[in-house]
Amino acid sequence: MAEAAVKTQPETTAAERELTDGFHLVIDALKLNGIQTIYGVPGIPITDLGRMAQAAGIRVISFRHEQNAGNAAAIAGFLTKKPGICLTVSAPGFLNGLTALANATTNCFPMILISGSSEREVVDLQQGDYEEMDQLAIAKPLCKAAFRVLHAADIGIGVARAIRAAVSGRPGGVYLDLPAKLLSQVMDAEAGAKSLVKVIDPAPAQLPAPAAVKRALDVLKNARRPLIILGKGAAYAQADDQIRALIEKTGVPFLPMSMAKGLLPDTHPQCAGAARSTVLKDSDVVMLIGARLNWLLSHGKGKTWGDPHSKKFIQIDIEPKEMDSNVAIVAPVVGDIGSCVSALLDGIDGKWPAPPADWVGTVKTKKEENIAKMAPRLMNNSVPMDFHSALGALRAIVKERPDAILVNEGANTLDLARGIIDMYQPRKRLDVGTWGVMGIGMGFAVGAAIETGKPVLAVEGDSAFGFSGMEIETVCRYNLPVCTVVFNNNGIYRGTNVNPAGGSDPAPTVFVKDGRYDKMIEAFGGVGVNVTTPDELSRAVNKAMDSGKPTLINAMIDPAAGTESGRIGNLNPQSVVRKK
Ligand code: ADP
Ligand code: TPW
Ligand code: MG
Repeated sequence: MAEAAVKTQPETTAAERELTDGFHLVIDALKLNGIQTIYGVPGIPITDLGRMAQAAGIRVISFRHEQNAGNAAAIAGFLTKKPGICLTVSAPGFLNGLTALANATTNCFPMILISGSSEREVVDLQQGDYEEMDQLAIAKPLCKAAFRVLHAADIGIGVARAIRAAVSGRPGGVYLDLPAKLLSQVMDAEAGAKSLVKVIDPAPAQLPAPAAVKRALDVLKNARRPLIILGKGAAYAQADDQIRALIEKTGVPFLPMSMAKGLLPDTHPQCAGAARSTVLKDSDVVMLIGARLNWLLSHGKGKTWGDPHSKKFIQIDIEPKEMDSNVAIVAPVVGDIGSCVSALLDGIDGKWPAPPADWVGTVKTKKEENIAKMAPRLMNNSVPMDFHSALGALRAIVKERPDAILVNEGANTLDLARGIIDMYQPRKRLDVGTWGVMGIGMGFAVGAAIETGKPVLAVEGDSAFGFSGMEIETVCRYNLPVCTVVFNNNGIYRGTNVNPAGGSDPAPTVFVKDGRYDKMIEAFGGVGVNVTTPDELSRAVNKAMDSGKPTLINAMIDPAAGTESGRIGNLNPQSVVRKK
């Protein structure tokens, strides 16, 4: 019977039919959807997937730890509006990548973590496979969506769903689980090719309701002390021209959140960055564009915000559930920022009253006062350097090199750099984001350099750098134009703490005194420089950025200069019944 069946097939098909397998289908599905780069760490069962992806023309960037590969993928998503792809091995590799996936989701960055995994039969019976773990179940609560593919014929659909889930609506992290056997599953090549899906319009425009637009304009128009806050959602949206037009047409002062700095230059006459406290406290109408009223904005209430009865919020966001999350939003505008801001501009149509002159004047005066107060600290040339004098030098460099990308993490190193270094172009400042997480540094630096081809300046606290420091080898291996400056103050917040018990162990916040991080990069053929003055720092950074060579500068900072938790010491609980 079987023989008869075979004989009825056309002669060539059984033996010569072209075949494909899971490996090829995953790669073909990614390529079909314009994915050009994979960030990851190789190993069972995805070693060949990385190799074959490279052979197929995808750029495969191999890291030393999955969290850094994941962070690179996440920032690729933020910079390009396409999902960044991170590829990991089962269980421990997957878990290492998961922190980055959760962080991407928290920050609304589109990313897909693709991980190899064990077979369902073994996992579900808990039979103890090599690196066994029920990864899908673990990923689910930590990301926006999670999918598993069991049949090669479903790979096209699985990849398509992952892409659409990552970039549509509020962007976020997606997990895609690929059990080992799927990768070597064989199927007919023609049927395989037909099973692939090119995602059409993966992040469709979401138009705001005309009534919501009108309501928002009415509230804004009647404001006496209006303010616009730009968040990283506004930077992500790439609606730079419309946002600028809205701000300039209305004349409203604007405040950029950290990663929205540069959307309009920090030196723009309407920028209220240097008058932050004043504008938050005294404004009467606040329009949020792609910014959440979370802890970074004191939840929209309390002392920071002044009198709650004279405060009205307008919020533009793609996520309807964001409205009223912390305080009432009198004018919610739900839609994508490009469409929303365009609709607002259409509604303004030329005739718009300038905000009251006394408000604009108050903001301007406050800003000038604060800038003048800061100026001498930025020019101080004494040794040891403090944060201000070192950052003063970097501020001048970024002004001359506005297209460089600034990566920034730490406590004092972060908070002070955010205030001191002006940004001039959109999406040039990448930092610790919504969680204030340490460890994004080298992953973001590699991702940004690969995706944009622009020079990267990573300004890192010495503790912050330690979380991803081994990737300095990755920077050297791919010869990336990344200049890392480690602000070495001998520890976390400051290097002067002592062990309260008086023992020989150092205090928990203190590191090796006067360590030489610059030596690390020399081990891999990069350029290491040790600097102690702002002038030396300037020279070293300029040289690094002119040459494009991987460079690590150890910048010695006064260990007594920092404050506990940088600018957020108020969030740090302290014991009131401390015995010593
Ligand atoms: P920040 O930390 O800079 O204040 P958040 O991360 O808190 O910014 O807020 C970003 C917001 O932007 C999120 O609520 C997200 O839903 C929203 N968002 C992201 N992309 C878009 C977009 N294209 N259109 C509208 N809203 C967006
Ligand atoms: C994943 C807690 C916040 S800031 C910081 C830590 C450990 C380091 C500050 O020291 P650094 O900066 O970088 O030397 P500076 O200039 O003040 O000396 N683990 C994670 N995330 C966070 N945020 C922490 C711990 C933390
Ligand atoms: Mg430090």
